[in-house]
Amino acid sequence: MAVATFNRVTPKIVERLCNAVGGDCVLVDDDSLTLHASDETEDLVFRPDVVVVPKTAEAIADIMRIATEYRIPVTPRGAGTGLSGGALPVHGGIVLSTKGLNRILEIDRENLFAVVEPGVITQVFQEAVEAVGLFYPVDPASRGSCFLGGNLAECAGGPRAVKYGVTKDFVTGIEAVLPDGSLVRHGGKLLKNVTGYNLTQLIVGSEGTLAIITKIYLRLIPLPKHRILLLVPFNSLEEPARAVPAIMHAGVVPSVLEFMERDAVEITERHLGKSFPHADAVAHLMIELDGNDEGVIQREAERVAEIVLEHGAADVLVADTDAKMGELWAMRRAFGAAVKSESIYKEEDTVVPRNQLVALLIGVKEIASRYGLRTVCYGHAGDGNLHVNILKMDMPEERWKTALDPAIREIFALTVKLGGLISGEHGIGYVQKNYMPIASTEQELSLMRAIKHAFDPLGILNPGKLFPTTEDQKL
Ligand code: LAC
Ligand code: ZN
Repeated sequence: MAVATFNRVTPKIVERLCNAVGGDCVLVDDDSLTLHASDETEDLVFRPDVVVVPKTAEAIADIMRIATEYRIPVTPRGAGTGLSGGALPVHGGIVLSTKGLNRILEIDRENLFAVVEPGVITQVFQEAVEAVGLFYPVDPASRGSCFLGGNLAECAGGPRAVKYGVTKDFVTGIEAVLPDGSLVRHGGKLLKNVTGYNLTQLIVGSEGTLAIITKIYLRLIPLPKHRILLLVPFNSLEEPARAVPAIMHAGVVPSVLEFMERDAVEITERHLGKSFPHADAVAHLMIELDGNDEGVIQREAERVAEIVLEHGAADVLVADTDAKMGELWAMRRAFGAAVKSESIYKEEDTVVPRNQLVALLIGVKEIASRYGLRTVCYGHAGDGNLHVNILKMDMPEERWKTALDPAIREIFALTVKLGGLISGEHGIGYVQKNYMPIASTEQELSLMRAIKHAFDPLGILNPGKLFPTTEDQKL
């Protein structure tokens, strides 16, 4: 793929943008540029030339037509909670924020569907559907601030995927603006659709590189009436990882099956100033069961308790009130922020078949110790999705720089050897793109490049992401 050349945003282009979408939607002040120069990814800053905050799909189309005319890079941005640098304007240009498109357009209770705009906060949406007895189970840790559009772009997962699936499993239709400013619609309130290629699913998870999502059709399900949360401490890393496939094998499908090692818990205790039961255990599983029949859930919880005890659990703690469950969830959701506050770090988002979790964990620890690196692991064990945080701590800068990349390469090579891949839910974005060849063949990459070219022949939409840097590129 030829390297795209871009132009800078001139005052004339700013004026064109203002005329097209209204001056109040075009921001060039220092604070706005700084705010949109970074996201939740560790320590990266790329300032855009201008930030636009359109309120309609038509305004987005106008912006894209101007960007196409002048060959200006455009980086779509939701709430900026991404962990792979997907929303960073690495080539400058325009950051296009979707926060102005924030309406829940419809909750259709007859068909169990919702139609929403991309700038709706995930938790706001969850609460709106729960208020009418419905359920949108996708529950990323950042749900209080992330946007549904960003969840689609990255195909966000979260802890409930083990039973309910990830974002893509709920998206049945989409409206989006292509880089040339044309509007594409695909799918709708349809549970089945094999009418040609699935353009909806192609755009979901495409990390803002193919199109800008402007309308989303989401499938809903009835809200389960009851849930129980179990917290299970273990005195080794291997035992909880071994218990995970055993639970699934017993015919119980928990709605959550999370793994966390001691360091994640301890760091979070310090960060929040709160304490976690059995914080000194080597690792925990956090297991949620949900459903409509309280008796069934109780029996499933008892069965799960038997299995984990057979696998070496030191105890089984039951959180059966909203307050107790809320406390545990608040801790769990804070892991990412807590790791961030502890040290400079780099987060990996490995995913393997769930019965390979033990091998992955043991391998990660072995690789890290060879490089003298500290790792803190936690994640969605039911999905085989392990977040491996590599912490710098007080390692001298030079050693950190030399050790990090080869260690990551070894971890990813192991992941692939175990039948896994290098991102389960955070995306490739900017920070993982040069590791893509470890996971994807040249043939796969060239098919992906051809798809990118079909959507975005000028390469102006979210450039510098997903594809490995070639020799003639700087970013
Ligand atoms: C979590 C985010 C980091 O699982 O994916 O907390
Ligand atoms: Zn996660």
